[in-house]
Amino acid sequence: MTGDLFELDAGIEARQQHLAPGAVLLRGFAGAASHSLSDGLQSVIAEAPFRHMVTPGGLSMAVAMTNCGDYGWISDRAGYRYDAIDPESGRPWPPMPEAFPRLVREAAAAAGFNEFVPDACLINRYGTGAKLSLHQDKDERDFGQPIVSVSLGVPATFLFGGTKRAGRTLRVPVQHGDVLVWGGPARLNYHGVLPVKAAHHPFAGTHRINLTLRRAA
Ligand code: MD6
Ligand code: FE
Repeated sequence: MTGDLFELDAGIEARQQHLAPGAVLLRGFAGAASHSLSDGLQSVIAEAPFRHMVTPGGLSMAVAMTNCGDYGWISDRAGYRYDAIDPESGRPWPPMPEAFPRLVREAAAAAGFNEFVPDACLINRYGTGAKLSLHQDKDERDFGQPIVSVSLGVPATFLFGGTKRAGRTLRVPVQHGDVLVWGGPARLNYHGVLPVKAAHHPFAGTHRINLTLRRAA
């Protein structure tokens, strides 16, 4: 009996990987919610389809994006920012499906950030070869709030660095259902995604889907 408990504890520990002070990888944390996340995703993209936004420099982004929640992250010739209105439809972004904030609130708490209430959910879709260059998330108002990133579909390598671009960068393999939480001293750490390799996963075919939930306002 005691042996079983110890094994269970060891299992939970092994699934929580500490990346840096304030940054935790929760392996498989979203696995059980996969179906409700998929249903929620379908309802969002029916209202606000994936699109390739343009960088301030005028280049089309490799990652296709959409949003749900009170605010959406957008990029165009004017810059990066959050907006309550989807520029494609002229209407507010679709509401966040209930499963999203429920899951990320639990994930944030498991990582030590209690009472996380996101108001913005960016949804990224990576095709084969798509990548995201190292960057910091600094378009949000309150850096006291963490960021919760849910990986779905085909695997990828997440890059997690420090507060300087030139610093050491961890290569973190992320799979369907893995949840990354970073906040506190890691809130402004550089991060990115290496080019996604050709693969197939029942969740979204050849795509990697990432949900990034934040408190924007
Ligand atoms: C990811 N995305 O897709 C992580 N940050 O796994 C981001 O870190 C991100 O896609 C800021 C703005 C857009 C993004
Ligand atoms: Fe980011």
